[in-house]
Amino acid sequence: MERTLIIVKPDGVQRGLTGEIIRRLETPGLRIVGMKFMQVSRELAAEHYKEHVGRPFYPGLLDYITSTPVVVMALEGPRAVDIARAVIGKTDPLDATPGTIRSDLALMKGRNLVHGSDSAGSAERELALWFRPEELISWQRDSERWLVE
Ligand code: D4T
Repeated sequence: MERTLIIVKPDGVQRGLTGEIIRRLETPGLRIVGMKFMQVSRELAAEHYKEHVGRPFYPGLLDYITSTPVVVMALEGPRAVDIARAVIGKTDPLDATPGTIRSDLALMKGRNLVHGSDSAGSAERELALWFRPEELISWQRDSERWLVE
């Protein structure tokens, strides 16, 4: 089992796509183990996106992610990081495969609706950044044996 961090970004919340995005990630079998609605502080955004400091899109990225509230989730499942990335699609919606969230619902890199951790290491770092340990709840779903062999 693996956990990944998902953020429905401000454009997703503003466009009323929170439910649609959760549905697309939950339906394949990923399980919600943490979720909250929050306004992102500049400090948290800067820490989350620190690998992009100095890149031309960085100031705009911080303005965007801190502009209005987001929905943050921790999802769990086998290969959760890669499964979520596959459902989300490539960074630029133009490169994303049809059927993915970004291909179907977004137009550009700077308004690409959703974040998903890009590796197990990033997921661990990001989950610790966005959630306190007690906000993540381990639980079993009765349908598990129909999803995981
Ligand atoms: P996130 O991290 O938001 O899930 O996106 P990706 O993992 O798909 O992409 P990323 O880390 O390379 O970029 C982070 C964030 O910056 C925006 N961005 C990126 C942008 O506005 N312009 C750009 O040229 C790039 C590369 C989109 C996602």
